[in-house]
Amino acid sequence: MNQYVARVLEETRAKNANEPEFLQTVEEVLTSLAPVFDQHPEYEKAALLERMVEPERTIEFRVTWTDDAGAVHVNRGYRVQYNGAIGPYKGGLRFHPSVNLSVMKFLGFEQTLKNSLTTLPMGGAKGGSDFDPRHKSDAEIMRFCQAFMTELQRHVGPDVDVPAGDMGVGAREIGYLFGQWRRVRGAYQNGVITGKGLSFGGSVVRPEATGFGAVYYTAEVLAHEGTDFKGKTVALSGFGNVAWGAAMKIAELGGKVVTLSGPDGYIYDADGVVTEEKIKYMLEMRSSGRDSVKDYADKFGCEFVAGKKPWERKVDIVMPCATQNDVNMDEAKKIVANGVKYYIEVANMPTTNEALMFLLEQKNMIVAPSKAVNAGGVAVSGLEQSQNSERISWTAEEVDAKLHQIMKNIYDSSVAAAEEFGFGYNLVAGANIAGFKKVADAMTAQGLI
Ligand code: 2IT
Repeated sequence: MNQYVARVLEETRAKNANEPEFLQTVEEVLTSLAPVFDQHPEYEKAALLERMVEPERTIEFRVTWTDDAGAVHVNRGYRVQYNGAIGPYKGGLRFHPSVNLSVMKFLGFEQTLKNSLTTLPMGGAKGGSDFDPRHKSDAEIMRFCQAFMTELQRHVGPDVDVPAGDMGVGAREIGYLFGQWRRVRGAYQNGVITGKGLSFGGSVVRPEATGFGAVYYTAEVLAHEGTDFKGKTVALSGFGNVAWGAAMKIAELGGKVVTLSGPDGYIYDADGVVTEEKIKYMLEMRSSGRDSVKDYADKFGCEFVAGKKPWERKVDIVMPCATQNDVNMDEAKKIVANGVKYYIEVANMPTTNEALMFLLEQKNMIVAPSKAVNAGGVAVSGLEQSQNSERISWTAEEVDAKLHQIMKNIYDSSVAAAEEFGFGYNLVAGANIAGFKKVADAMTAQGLI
């Protein structure tokens, strides 16, 4: 490996020893960047990599809220403004008990490269809270969102930092967050947040965008192999917004999603999650706040496997859509043993580094990285910002066509970057390099900040 890259990796490990998720993503990304630094010795003098791995700003704050019984609760809120070289910070908010600084930093770093890949002017950020939305009433969710935005509002704005949703933050939460922004700031600047409802500046196709985009990207991979989704079986994990959009588009293209998963286990539906009723039911499962995938098996009479992941099933395509580290070495071995040809990451960092290396070594497997595959979500957020600032609304056909084009560009630029730097057809290295180059150029041009 390039000596400069190796040194920064060592320093980053020492400096962030208690941030495992963050180190995991830095190690994965830097491995692909070594050949870029061989070609650009000037980056070392400018400490480009040291600056790249250090967030521009990390904000932590207290969130105090009251539940329906009158008990007072305190959570921790975060906003990591990772890199603003190519545009105002942009990235989702995650409400989940697993949220901590390490998780926020890994997501912010990934977001920086992902947003760059979209070609839209968006810097990278991430935020959220260790608040657990499970089994909370609507009123409790509203009060939490209001308390959260009361603090966050001083750090965000349409030209400063533009949050959106992530796990635990959907259309309902975005509505409450924007409502509180408007109340506190006394200004109607709806470009401050994306994923809004259609009645106050949201974009059509934003809810579907991450899932649709993932399927458009995968269709490019399949086309490269001379095939398509028709008749293919797909194992998905998760059952949230991303899995929902992916299942809908896969069904439309003639594929068949046969698994979904939750914290309680997974379902196997041999007939496929293909009917409108089944796909619609995924939305109900999510809004129930129960976080149980068994509900699907109970409703449609299919198999439910408690406490396990769907990766033990024989399918054509695997698409982890749940959360980080969903596939470890043991799971990866099952996927390989099942002869899966397409391993398409969808959730952010769904694969441990050890498992990812193992999968990349497989001759008969194509691996696609989440920062490229799931970029359609933030891309349509970028399109929402454009519509807000121009005070226009595009049609679903217009947004979908732009999304499709962006996903195709991401695929093409990843293939080209990997080829250029000697990685062959390696979509993981290609996405890291293509995303990195634009940010590096902008940082270089803007001097030492
Ligand atoms: O991980 C992601 O890209 C998101 N949660 C969406 C971010 C956004 O600004 O739409």
